[in-house]
Amino acid sequence: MERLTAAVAGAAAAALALGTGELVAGVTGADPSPVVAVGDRFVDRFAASLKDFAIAVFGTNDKAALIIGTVLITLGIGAVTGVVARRLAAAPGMVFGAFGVFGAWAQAADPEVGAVLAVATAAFSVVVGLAALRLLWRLASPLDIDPGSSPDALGDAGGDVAGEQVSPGRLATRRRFLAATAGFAAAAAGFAAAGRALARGDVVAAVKAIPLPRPSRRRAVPDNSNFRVRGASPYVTPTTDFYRIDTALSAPRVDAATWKLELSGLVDRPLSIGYEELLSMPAVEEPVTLQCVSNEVGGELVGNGVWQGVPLRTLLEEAGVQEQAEQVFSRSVDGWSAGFPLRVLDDDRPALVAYAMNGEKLPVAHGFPARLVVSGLYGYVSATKWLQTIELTTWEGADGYWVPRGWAKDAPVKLMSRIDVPRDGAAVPAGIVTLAGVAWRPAVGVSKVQVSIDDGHWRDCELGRVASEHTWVQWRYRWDARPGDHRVRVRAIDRNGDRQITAEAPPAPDGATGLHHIRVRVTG
Ligand SMILES: Nc1nc2c(c(=O)[nH]1)N[C@H]1C(S)=C(S)[C@@H](COP(=O)(O)O)O[C@H]1N2
Ligand SMILES: [Mo]
Repeated sequence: MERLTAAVAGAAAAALALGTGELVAGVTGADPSPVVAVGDRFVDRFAASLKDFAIAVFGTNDKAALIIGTVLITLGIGAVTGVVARRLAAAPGMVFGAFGVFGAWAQAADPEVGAVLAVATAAFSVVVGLAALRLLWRLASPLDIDPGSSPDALGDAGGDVAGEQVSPGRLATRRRFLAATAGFAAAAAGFAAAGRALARGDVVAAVKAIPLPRPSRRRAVPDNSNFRVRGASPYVTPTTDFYRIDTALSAPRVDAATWKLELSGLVDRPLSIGYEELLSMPAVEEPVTLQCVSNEVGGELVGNGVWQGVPLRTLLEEAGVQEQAEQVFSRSVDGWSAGFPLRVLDDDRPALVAYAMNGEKLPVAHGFPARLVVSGLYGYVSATKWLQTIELTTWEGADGYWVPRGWAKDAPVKLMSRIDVPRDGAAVPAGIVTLAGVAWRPAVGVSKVQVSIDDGHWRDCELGRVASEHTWVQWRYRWDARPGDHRVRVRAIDRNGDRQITAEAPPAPDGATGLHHIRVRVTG
């Protein structure tokens, strides 16, 4: 058989096996699906470097790339298998079998999918893939042995057909082969799409009937519309623009009807709270600025959301925290974890089990049905999405997901400021140019933002109003710009009187420092 024909058959069969796996996952509700599970294992293994890599290369919407990569590699292996099968009839069984074992292992490793379902899904997919390959083989084999002779088996001689005259019989065979291949490819794509669609079945919509309660305490959010500068951050970040960071390849879809938040560990009375019960508890609404520790100076991994939920302190009081407790350690339904010192809650900063964001139930990407939001701490030590358990433990008793991967265990958000407009490298006409951006140090607050042009002295900026010290502040400065190339720097001073750190440091291990600057060309 021609090498290309064999490769195409192998790839098509592998595609069909993958598609079948996705369809089975959709029908059975297995989450993650095999492809996503394989990607997940990859993320687990290479998370630290991958996260940085992904942010650098794809921005924060990097998940699709990993999925596509997984699929392409599988198709490639399928193609090679097809080629090898011309010499070694056992190759497809061995390679597809190994793939099935790997897929089953990856999927079963996830607590959300049982081993039985994972193995059954993999076995079924492998059988479908092998059957497809066998069929394609039968259709293709007459291409290189004469039409009419035995179409049997993976063990054909593999003669060279180049230059041979193509008989009508061979043409018909080729057409049948191509039709079958196209059919399998289409089925694979259709299966995968159907599986994903079935899986997506909107979990947030399932609890639509449960209205969002009115919070008993609501922090007034200033209307800063008169402070708007085109291109600069609005005071509240719209949900669709809010950055997203997590290790989940596909966001867990949690069934709120059966979901329970467990509060346990060093407490007198462990709690188990369902979704409706959580929504019926006295709630507050608080704007809080959330930042990812991976944010570079001038980066976009920060946003100001209005969060509604139950104060963590309420739940801790109800459970009765024991004296030895030192750490609030939380886990998500997909096994991710975060921990912060209990004493962080000694002041009155917002610390919420949040179920709504910007006036609507949490979207799946941001942690539906509930997540933690704690003012003043980077997300990786505090802001657990798809929250499942909160455990009170000692400081040594547990390490959050990123701690053994080299990130600091104690991680308060550092004072930071950013120039939003003009963009770095922009050209603007001479005259009044409005510089604008945001500055934040949640839990402390910002008292002053200053800009410096070309190393000139620091000038105070105008500040927007804030709801509290837990959010960023918008700043702007009217600059009388003269023609030429200029460098603009920004710095902030917090409410303790501390100045932003000017020494440059990378995000690892506990947050970047340094001053954001831009270069602007002012045209005459
Ligand atoms: N379950 C889970 N929660 C998580 C994470 C995660 O990987 N898994 N990442 C954390 C990190 S590093 C950050 S910065 C915030 C980001 O929250 P957002 O995606 O809603 O902006 O979520 C936190 N919560
Ligand atoms: Mo983060």
